[in-house]
Amino acid sequence: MKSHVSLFLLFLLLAVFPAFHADASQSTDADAPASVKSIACPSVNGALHVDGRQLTDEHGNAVQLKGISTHGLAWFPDYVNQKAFHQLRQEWNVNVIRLAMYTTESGGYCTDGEQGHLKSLIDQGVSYASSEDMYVIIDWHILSDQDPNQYKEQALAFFAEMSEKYADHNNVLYEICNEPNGSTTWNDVKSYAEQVIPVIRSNAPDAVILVGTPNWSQYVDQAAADPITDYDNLMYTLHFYAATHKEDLRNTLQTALDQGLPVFVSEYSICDASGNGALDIGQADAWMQLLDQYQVSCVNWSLCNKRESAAS
Ligand code: IDC
Repeated sequence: MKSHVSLFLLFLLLAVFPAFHADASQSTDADAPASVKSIACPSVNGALHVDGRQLTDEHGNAVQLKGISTHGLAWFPDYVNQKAFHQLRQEWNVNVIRLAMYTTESGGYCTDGEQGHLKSLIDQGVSYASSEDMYVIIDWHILSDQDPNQYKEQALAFFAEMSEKYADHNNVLYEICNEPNGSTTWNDVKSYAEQVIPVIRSNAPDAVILVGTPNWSQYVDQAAADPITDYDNLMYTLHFYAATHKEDLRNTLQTALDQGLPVFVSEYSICDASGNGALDIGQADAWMQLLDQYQVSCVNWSLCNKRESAAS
């Protein structure tokens, strides 16, 4: 095993996963070990809500989710299995799993992917996460398509189907566009979101919805300046790769939080933005301190055995 991989595992254990971040508001059982007490889970904390900038549970207590994202479901379907999810919950103290479904990369849902197969992987993922008492994010993983409006019709149909199917689940979050990029503006994303959100809302009136931001989900300042005001329980995503994104992006996050924006880090890694290169443990620590200070939820990229630094 390469030394950076061991370092990464150590970092995950010490800094990232929730076992070491006790919070009485998320307690499950007074006699439970601290590692169990600290984790918010659907059976105790119920459906999540957004109160100001904070993710909260059904009792109004602050909640911080920490977990891991699958790699592309089409590429690494083997990781969607009960045993893996059980281990993530029990040994890694993960309380959220993100199911990343690429829209246009090879095998993508809107290009040459097998839609039925992808949806059945999502169904299995939701079911395993539910039986392990975890929250689960359904991620419409746009990337090379850049602007979510490019496949808006497919997104509308997809989220109508998903939200209808999981309407009675209290643990499903919807991430409607992974990373808008290229020349996509906040206005483009906002207009897309304002069409997708009501479709989800018609089935799942209170589910938490995560909205991407321009420049690979980094411009949360633009969302803070012009947030979506017609709907509750929305959060805006910020993504970071610690060896690339440092103090500048942390300052952007800090400013957005100061302005009251609810931010969810639905993807991060501690290598560089290509998913490769050396790990930056110092920057990773600085990021985690900030996220913990504000109880910002975060999801690590990614659960796979691909030969790349981001692989967990
Ligand atoms: C990367 C994967 C890599 C895959 C590539 C496809 O790690 O194996 O070949 O996507 O283009 C993101 C994206 C995420 C990227 C990741 C690393 O959301 O899909 O995964 N990254 O580049 N944003 C910033 C970095």
